[in-house]
Order: sequence, then structure tokens, then C-alpha cells
Amino acid sequence: MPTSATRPAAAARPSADGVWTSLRGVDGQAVALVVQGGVLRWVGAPDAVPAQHAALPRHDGGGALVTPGLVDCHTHLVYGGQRASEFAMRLAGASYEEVARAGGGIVSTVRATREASEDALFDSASARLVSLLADGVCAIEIKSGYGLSLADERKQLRVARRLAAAHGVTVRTTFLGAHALPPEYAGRPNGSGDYIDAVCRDMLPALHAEGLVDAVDVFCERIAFSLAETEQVFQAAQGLGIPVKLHAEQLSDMGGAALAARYGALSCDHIEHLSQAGIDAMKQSGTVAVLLPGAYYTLRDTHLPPIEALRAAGVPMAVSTDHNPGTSPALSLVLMVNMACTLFRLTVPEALAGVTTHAARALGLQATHGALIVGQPANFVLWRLGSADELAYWFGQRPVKCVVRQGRVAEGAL
Ligand code: DI6
Ligand code: FE
Repeated sequence: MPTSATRPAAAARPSADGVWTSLRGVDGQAVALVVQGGVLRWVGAPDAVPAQHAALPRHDGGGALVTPGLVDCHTHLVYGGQRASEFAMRLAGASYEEVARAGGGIVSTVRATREASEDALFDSASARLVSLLADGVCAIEIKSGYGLSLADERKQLRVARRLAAAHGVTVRTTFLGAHALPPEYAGRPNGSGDYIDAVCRDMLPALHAEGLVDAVDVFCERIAFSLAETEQVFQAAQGLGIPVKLHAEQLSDMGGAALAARYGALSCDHIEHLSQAGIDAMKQSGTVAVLLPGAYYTLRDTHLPPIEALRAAGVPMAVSTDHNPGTSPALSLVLMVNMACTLFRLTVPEALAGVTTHAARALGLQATHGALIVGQPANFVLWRLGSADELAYWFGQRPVKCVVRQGRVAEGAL
């Protein structure tokens, strides 16, 4: 895997300006694209490229499948250490909840994250980001939630901002201070309440003032924070005008999705135990359902998210890696496309929309990402594949031929 040290700086990569021909769209039709000044200027049939673009260089795609740049809309990419030993514990029979209650789980990553310097966190997250980017990711969400103190949450979010600049990728940061109870609050009579007060009163306003927070998330679960605590965080976010999202109904039905919908949440994520009432509320509020097959797979979960009911209700479904060291050490969004189809029975067009248009919407980025949008910076992927079905079919290969990210040829070449 190339490291961040061996890759050219984002700004040094070749411009993608030109007329891109011999491409096939996801509908199987021949298509051409025009990029000028790093912006996608035109999309259409190859024989209809407007004459005004005739002088631009031509790039022959050799019949490659072209898709919009992928969007990974739910990751916990910045953290210290890793948890392979816990994986082994779970293989030996311990459940995720048992590991968490035994002092492992999220809190052990909190310890390692607090101990790591900002530069060390940047380097380890950079290497993981390189792997995701190699799969055609052009926009990514990165959550905090392994610092759980003002200084350590700031450290994570600053790293996320640095990653955007260093790799030339769109990053949306999400403050997930309410991810787990920090150890220093655990013994107190009202530890959880005190910590949520600190999240709402001190941490969120300070990090927001520093421009580090694009959205706010909570882990609403029996082993994390209650519905009332979740609402308290949502109120604080709303007071500052920051959009919310929620880790909802992953291990049990807490009614989190309906609450999130009342706050106009961008997305509800995981949702294995989502109820029909939750689905109806999400439909009404236009909230995206983010499906995370990597966590479902790693936890060897058997409780499927209610895909049929989401589909019937017309709730947009996104698909993401949920990259995190505990429940989804996944570093390929293309693999998640395969798993969303195989494990969750999404159709190929649904899974593709799940990592493009719907994922962009889960981040509030639908005006700029997740589709071939004329007038926006060019973000698209050429694949060494003959059809969209193949993108979901193969697993374990890296079928990217070339990625144009922010108007530059960022991965591969023609
Ligand atoms: N749900 C998850 O799947 C991750 N966080 C969350 O809220 C797990 C994070 C971890 O185990 O480190
Ligand atoms: Fe998560």
C-alpha cells in the first residue's frame, strides 16, 4: 500500500482537464465528459460534445465503466492503536457487549487515542485513508468520539481537517463526543448526566467555534447513551445550527430514529432494529438510512435491517464502511457494495446509489457530490469493469482504473 509519504501532494497531481471519451455509464450507454478548470463542464453522448471544447486534450477511457466519485458517509477513521486482540476474544465467544463491559471496546481505543500525538494520529489515519481513496472515494465523513475530552476530541477533528487538505478529498467532520462514557466519569453517581452536560455546555460550543464541526452524532444504545441524553445533545446542536445524525437501533430498538427524525437528522445509521414507526418518521423528515454491512458482518449479527420496509417506504438507503477499530475494520467501500447486496439483499442499483447519491445526501453534500454534476469540481471514477453489475459482483479485487478527484487525476492513470 502506498503511504502518504510516497504519494504526490494533492495539488501536484495532473489536471484532469480534457474531453473524456470511450466511457460507459452505469446504464450501459456510451458517455463522454468534459472537464475544464477542474470543473465538470458537460456530460452527454460521445458524438454530441459541443464544438467549443474541441481544443481540449482528449482522454480515451478504453471502454471503461464510469461512475460518480464514491462517498463514504460514516467512518471513525482517526484513532490510536487497533483491536485485533479483541477480535480474537470475540472469536472465542465473547459478545461485543461483554467486551465493552469488561473495559475493552471503545474505551480501550479512547486510551490509545489520548496517548497518541496529533501527528501520530494523522499518519495512521492517512495510511487508512489511502486505502479508501484507492477505491474511488471522493468524499468521506470522519467522526470524533475516541477522545471524549475537549482536547482529545479537538485533536481528532483537527486531524480530519488536515487529511482533507493533504489528500485533496472532501471531508465532513462529525462530533461524536457522546460515543462512550469516558473512564473518569464512570465511577460518579451521575457520571453519564455530568458527561453529557460537559458535551453540550463545553465541548460542542468550543469545537464549533473553532470550525471543526460539520455535524453532531450520538451513540444511542443501552451500552452508550439514553434517548433523553441523545435529545439533550440534539438540542445543543440545534441551538448552534448544526445538523444531527444518529447511531440508532444497532443493538436494540431505542426509538432513536424517530427522535432523530424530529430533529431533521441527515441520517440514522446501523438501524438493524429499526421499527416501522422509525421508518415512517424517517420518511417524513427525509432522513437517510445508512446501512453498515461491515459492522453487521464483523459482529456476526443475524438481525437484518428492515430493508424491505425501507424500500417500500421510499427511504433513501446509503451504504458505508463504518470504518472503526472495533466493529468494522473495513478499508474498501467497494467491498461494502458487494456485502450490501449479498448480506442485505440490496439490488446493484440500490447499492450503487448507496455509495453515491444517497451517501452524499447523508452528509448534506448532494449539491456537489455523489453524481456527475455539471458545474461542480470533477469527481468521477473509471473502472476496469464492463458493467455496474461487475462492481458489486467481484470482491477482493481493486477494480479502479483511474480516479478524478477535485478535478485532478488522483489515482491510477488512463
Ligand atoms: N457503533 C459502532 O459500530 C462503533 N461505534 C458505534 O457507535 C463501534 C466503535 C468501537 O467499537 O470502537
Ligand atoms: Fe459507527
